[in-house]
Amino acid sequence: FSDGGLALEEAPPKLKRPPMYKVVMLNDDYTPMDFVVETLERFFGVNRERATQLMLQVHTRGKAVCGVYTRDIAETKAAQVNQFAQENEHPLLCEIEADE
Ligand code: TYC
Repeated sequence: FSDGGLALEEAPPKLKRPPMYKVVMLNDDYTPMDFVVETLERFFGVNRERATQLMLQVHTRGKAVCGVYTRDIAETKAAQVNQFAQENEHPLLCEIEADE
């Protein structure tokens, strides 16, 4: 290009937002509420108040969205929660779901 690298003649880059995925936490009858709150704080970076709100939403409605991320991050967070629950012998589960 004749602009000495200033990019004045280049077409604008065609940028697309990546597809996003929800991490959904599922209710069960056995996982202690305080374990769910700790899990939400640990893996979703929310404070105790927000974690408690989310836990109660899962408990009363059956599921709740903990966060929306790119695919790799969503998969990693769900796997971390499921592994942490297994290690502690609780049936707590997260799954991921395409965000639209
Ligand atoms: N339902 C559980 C109980 O009554 C608490 C719970 C909340 C479990 C949220 C899982 O994702 C969950 N101890």
